[in-house]
Amino acid sequence: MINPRFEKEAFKKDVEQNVKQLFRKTVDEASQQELYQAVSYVVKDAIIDDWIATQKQYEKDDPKIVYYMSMEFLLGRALGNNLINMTAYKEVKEALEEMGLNLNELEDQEPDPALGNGGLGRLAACFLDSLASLGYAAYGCGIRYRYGMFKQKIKDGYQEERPDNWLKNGNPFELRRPEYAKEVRFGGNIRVEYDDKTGDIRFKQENYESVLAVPYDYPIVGYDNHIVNTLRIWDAEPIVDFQLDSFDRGDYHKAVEQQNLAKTIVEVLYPNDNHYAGKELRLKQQYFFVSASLQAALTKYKKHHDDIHKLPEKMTIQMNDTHPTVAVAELMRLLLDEEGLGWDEAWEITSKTCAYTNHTIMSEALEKWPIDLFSRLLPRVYQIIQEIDRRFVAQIREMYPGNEEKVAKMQILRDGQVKMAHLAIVAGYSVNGVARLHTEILKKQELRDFYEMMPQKFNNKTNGITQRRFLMHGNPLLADWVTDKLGTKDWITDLSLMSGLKKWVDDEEALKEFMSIKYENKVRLAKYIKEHNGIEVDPRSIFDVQVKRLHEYKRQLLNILHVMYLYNEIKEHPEISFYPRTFIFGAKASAGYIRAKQIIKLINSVADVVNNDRSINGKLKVVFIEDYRVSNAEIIFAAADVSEQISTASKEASGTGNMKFMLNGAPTLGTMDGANVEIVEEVGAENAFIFGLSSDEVINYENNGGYNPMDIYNSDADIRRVVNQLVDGTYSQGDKEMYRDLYNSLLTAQGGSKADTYFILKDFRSYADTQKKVEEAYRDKDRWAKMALLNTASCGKFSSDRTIQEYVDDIWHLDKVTVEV
Ligand code: 26Q
Repeated sequence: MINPRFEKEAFKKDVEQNVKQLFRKTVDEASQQELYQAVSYVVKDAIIDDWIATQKQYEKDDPKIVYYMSMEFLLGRALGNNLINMTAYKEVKEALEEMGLNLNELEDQEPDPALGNGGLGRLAACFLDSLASLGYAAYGCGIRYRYGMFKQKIKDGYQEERPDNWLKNGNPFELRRPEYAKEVRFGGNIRVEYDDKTGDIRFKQENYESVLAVPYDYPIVGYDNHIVNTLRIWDAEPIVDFQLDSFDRGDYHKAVEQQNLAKTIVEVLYPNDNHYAGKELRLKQQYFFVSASLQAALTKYKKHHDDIHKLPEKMTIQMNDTHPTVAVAELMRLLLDEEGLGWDEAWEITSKTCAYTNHTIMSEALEKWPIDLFSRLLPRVYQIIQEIDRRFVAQIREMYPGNEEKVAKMQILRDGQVKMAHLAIVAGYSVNGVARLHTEILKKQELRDFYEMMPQKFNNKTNGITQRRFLMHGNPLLADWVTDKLGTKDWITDLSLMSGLKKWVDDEEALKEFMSIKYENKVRLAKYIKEHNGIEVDPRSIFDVQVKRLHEYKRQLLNILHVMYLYNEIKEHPEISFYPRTFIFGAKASAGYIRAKQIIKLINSVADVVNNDRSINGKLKVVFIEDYRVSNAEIIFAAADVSEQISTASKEASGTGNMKFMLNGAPTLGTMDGANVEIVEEVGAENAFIFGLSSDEVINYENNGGYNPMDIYNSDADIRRVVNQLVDGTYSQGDKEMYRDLYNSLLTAQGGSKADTYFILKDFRSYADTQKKVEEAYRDKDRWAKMALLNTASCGKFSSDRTIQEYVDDIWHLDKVTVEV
């Protein structure tokens, strides 16, 4: 049933009314931004009815709640997605057209809420969508950063970062909830108080600084089920307003300090992806949102329940990587110090409530906080971790008598550091990886000792993505086609039905339709590229796409070196037939990651040379799409022919972009890494292009001192030529130093890392050969169409609905809720 709000005439009236009330204008006078806001407020109003109904239902049914704790939620734009999930997109689009307005243009007015870096943050957003769509009670808990992921500008081929002031025009979808504010305390010292009468010991924090955490709630709209869950993100405000009449020096300083703390704590998202930086402010951010979220969760629980011991029956906390792991100690603190429980009771509750997801095996991403910093900032929490550690060490010694090596490897507090992953594993009741291969590597390598000691905690949850955003919203043409061919819309909530498309694989007409939709989407992307990058690309060329964060292990460098190789080939053998190809890149580099930034510059330099060389007849084009983010990702996935997933095997925990490409009918060109393994399993090896070392081979080399890239450099003339071109000025207007560091990184060991750490030269030949096979396959139009269609038809497993159902069945044990309307 359509929400009466979206009945056309009523909707139009509401929009007019909003334009008038908000801006004192008529629709004709209002700007696009103002119209976007006016429309959004109408949508929000409709959402709020369902939001209230959902929360009422939860009060009534009292279901178990999952709190998904994450430093990042990479939501992407809300307006279009909310309309999709309320099944009102088409009606609203038409109503707006009747008013002379274009929904897509209005959608473009919305800033991307970019409260995340990449995979981990986007996964959290997909999970919230699935939780609401499946009807589970869930809260996302995070931080309302004033500035999200930076905006990327490319100037002269270099990345420049610009602040992302996403709140500057206000935000129609958020709701400030000052009545749920909580105090969060930092620093100071702990005084121990003895109660002579009862013999109780109390721990009092003194001389601390504190901030007020004020929540902003975002509606998370489920698909066509009237369920609206909440993403609660916290803003920081000073506890007491700055007292101008306070001339007492101490007070004055404290007031200023607290104001500064409040301002800085939520100021900006750290733009590191898969890289730990031990910054004090980052730890403050972590404790800030974790403490506020837990306090709020306990308040909510106690409103309806009086036995705190039964907490694990009604709530569970999922920690998105180690970033919120301080939660286990904070929950202990609240239970011990605020609820007055004894250690054993508190531990029993905590260790049945917290669960941990690991997203990486890269050692540089592991969080290890210096003890002095940690204990200074969170003195009471640190005491509690000391006790957790003391008891855990005793447990290790009991299980492995005399084996101090085990203690050294597994201890939480060791080498002057707090090892957050160890804390998460010891205190959590579940530890999961994010793809089958990744979980196996955790069990056999990185977390082996923990697995041996507590195997029952370990489990795999292969990632997934939401088809609502990445097909329905991002690729409406294909979505309609799928509905038509399946004869049902049910795939929107049950992606396994996509396998029904397989019966069209020999139907020429269907294949033609499928490929002409791809073509339309390529035209749309070409237009975007023309508008935003000023580069002409031919939609008839192969769109070969690598979009993801820039990281050495993801090997964008391998991709661009291969482009350089192809360019040499075309120049050298102009007579050889070469199917025109457009290599499309999109990637942000962490602001301080110098080598990643050099790779961006190299990609742009190669683009400059190749795109302006008339002699190659446009056979090769290279495009670097500026400011890759959720909103343009939707357009990019829909238009891709080839999905580049070329990480060094064993390094990419899962990947989720790979699934978005597959959903949109782009075969994978990749290594046997992360979820690629499962993608190939679903679609069949004949419908993917796999190359390179296996994870076992990589791990083997790593355990035996690496390999020698000079052997390859010396024996393979094509590779040698490409590598030399990094330092002969070909791509740097004669400057031989510009790419020297990249050159060195491939050939010589440096400061702790081996030469060619990521096996780029080792995998180069195999990559180039496989790229050749891609070209051959593409030339055979019929074969390619089948392959592409089979990818879409085989993506059923990779819905985040499936992932969430597995979390519910194996870890969270939530109750399903239905909202009556
Ligand atoms: C840690 C400490 C200090 C500052 C920043 C960080 C930090 C921030 C973000 C560390 C890691 C991240 C992000 C990690 C991430 O996105 N991992 C990806 O998670 C995806 C979802 O599971 C996987 O698909 C990817 O394979 C994995 O790389």
